Amino acid sequence: TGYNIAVVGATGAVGTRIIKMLEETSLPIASIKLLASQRSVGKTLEYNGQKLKVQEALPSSFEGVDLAFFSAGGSVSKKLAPEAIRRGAVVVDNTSAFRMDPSVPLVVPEVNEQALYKHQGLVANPNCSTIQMVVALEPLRKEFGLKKVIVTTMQAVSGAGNRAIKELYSETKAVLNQQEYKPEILPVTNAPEHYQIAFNPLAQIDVFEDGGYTHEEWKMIHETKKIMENEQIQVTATCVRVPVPISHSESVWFELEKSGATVAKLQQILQNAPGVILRDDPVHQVFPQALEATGQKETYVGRIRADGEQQNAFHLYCVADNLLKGAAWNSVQIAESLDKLGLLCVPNR
Ligand code: A2P
Ligand code: 11C
Repeated sequence: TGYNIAVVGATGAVGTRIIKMLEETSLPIASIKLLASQRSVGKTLEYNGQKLKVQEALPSSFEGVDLAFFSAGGSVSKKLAPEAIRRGAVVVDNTSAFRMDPSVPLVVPEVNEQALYKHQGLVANPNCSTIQMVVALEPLRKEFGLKKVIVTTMQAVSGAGNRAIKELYSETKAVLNQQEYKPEILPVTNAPEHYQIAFNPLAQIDVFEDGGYTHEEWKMIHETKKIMENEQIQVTATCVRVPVPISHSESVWFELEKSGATVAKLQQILQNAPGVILRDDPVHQVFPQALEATGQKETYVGRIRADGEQQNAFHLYCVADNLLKGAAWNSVQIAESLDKLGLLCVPNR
């Protein structure tokens, strides 16, 4: 006995990690179905040493499925998530397709697990860069309130999928070998211009929108307010793609509402916070690093400092594996929370 699970986008950067997280989960699992595009039919992927065939994702794929993880892009979620829910599957969606829908909970279990109670068959997993920031800020917000956040991200190329990781490696090799290489993926696959990411940070993640902000920056702004259930928190973001394969790093400036916080107090809170590993010991040159966070489920936090000029304002630096806590692990954690709360079923069916 256990849940019949489907993974949509199983061959992708996030999908393959969802399979790995399902090997480690406490969820009872009866079966796993791996779904992707028609291109992947015939491929096999391993789950717990078993070879499983990848099948094409179709509406009928969800017959008998209790829980479906979606990570195959927004258009696939828009098309197939309703089909899955109609057939009785609870959907945990890793794309931005439904995140800002007021009827859809947007959940980071360490922050707003209670939002799951209002799900109607679909729970959205936030954007990777938002998740790690709210994991680090929520424990501080609980104690001191949060007035304002200014974040600058340094995001790994894997956020743009497996093809972007390949592009970073091929370009790096080409540059080192003094060969020509034509960028085709970054900053955004379907944008008119593509730029070199090897040795060259790019201040564009996703497309440009209102006010000169990118879609990724707007996501961080809107999603943070929704997850923290507070529209009053002032958030602004600059998102930068850096030549790193995995793990996003973020420099976060924040202003607390209440006075009385000290660096030592904030460190103590984060030392005991769920999902956080404190790495903050400048005397011994200890601070979070992408290499250390990669492959881990926690958010690494350090470099906590007071703003020298402004009261109740501080800096921190956080790093997390964008494919795990930013995506696969947070999704599986949502499913574990749903199971724990008795909510792993589609209501009113
Ligand atoms: P496929 O490998 O068959 O193309 P990534 O984020 O690493 O680029 O991966 C994207 C994932 O989404 C892959 O698993 C990919 O499958 C899947 N995918 C892309 N388009 C579709 C589609 N139309 N239907 C189902 N899965 C899709
Ligand atoms: C990136 N944050 O690093 C993006 C990837 O909304 O789920 C995740 C996009 C999303 O490119």
